[in-house]
Amino acid sequence: MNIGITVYPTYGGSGIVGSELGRDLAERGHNVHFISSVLPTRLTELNERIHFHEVEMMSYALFEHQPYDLALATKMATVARAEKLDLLHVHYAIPHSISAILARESIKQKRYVPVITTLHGTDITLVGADRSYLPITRYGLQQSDGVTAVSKFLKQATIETFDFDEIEVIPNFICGKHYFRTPDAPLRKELAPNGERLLVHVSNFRPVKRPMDCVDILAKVRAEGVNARLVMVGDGPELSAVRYHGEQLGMNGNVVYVGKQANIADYLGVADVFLLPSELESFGLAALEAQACEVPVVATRIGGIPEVVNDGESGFLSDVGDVDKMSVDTLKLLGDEDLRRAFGEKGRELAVSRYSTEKIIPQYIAFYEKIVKKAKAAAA
Ligand code: GMT
Repeated sequence: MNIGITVYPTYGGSGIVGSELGRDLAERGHNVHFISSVLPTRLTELNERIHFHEVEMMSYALFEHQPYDLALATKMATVARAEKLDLLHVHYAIPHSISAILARESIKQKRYVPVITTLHGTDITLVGADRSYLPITRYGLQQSDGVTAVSKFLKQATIETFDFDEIEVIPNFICGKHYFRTPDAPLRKELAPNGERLLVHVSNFRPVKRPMDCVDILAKVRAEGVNARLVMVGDGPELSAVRYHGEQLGMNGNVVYVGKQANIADYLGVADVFLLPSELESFGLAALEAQACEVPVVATRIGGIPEVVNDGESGFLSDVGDVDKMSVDTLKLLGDEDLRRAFGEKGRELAVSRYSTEKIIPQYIAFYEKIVKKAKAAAA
């Protein structure tokens, strides 16, 4: 198939999922055309099956805001015709599904290119649910030729908010070959030079991730006499507040802020416990990546996280903001090597058996085939 994919190229899990999906589809022999403002971060190399089409925007003094959605729609339509795309697959509904529908409609006399929208989370639970975007998001869902959601939780949230239920759940995935426990890697010595235990958090440091809770957990763990350090991977709007909080608690000597990293698996591979105290998480891709590296997860019991992390088997789940319980859970894991290993092994088993590329990518391909066939039948 010739597949067009649009993602947010710089931030967030939806961009990672869309990019890795495209890469895997190309390895399976499909031609993949990424259409976005810049090359998606996880897409380090292009080849004869992976192409990139940059959305260019003309700037004009009259525009208070650049109409990116229209430039994207124009590019989608141009690429769809030139590359004979079989479908456009957009990740994150706003505004990508609307741009894709516009593109489809603008060229449908020449070629009907079905639109598949994958919902990732805040496009439904936060941004899409806001009154300023709700009607157009519902329209985007109704007009898409196919809609998928990354968790059962997100499907249910979409039904409740948009009264729309034609949704296939296709969960996020990991390639087991790229995620490993590497306890003896030199990075471990660098991050924990005196043999400290390592807590790791990975996020885009937005308020919804509650990164401050990680510092509170570290403080409580250390107060119990456990020599632990916290590694904060990523960057975002909350980072300076987190640093300030760390300073106030006298913890910054034991927090390592490493910023955005290209290879998250390096940090997860050397971790003892992964912390994800989010307020909202439709799936929790970082928790899945941690489990794939055999790292037990201490997280909140919200959204799709209970679908990914087995409470009491591969991690421990708590109510949002319950840093006392999350600290107790972290201490339990840090103090018991056998428990940590058992949780790690269970996490890896769950990650590979439920969420490996081998299991999930064929579900996307089958969905593509179903939608393309349906569109062809409707046109005949
Ligand atoms: O968090 C967002 O605002 C959007 C999105 C993103 O691009 O990171 O995150 C969502 O998609 C991820 C990939 O499917 C999920 O793993 C995250 O749980 C989800 N984030 C939220 O629901 C807050």
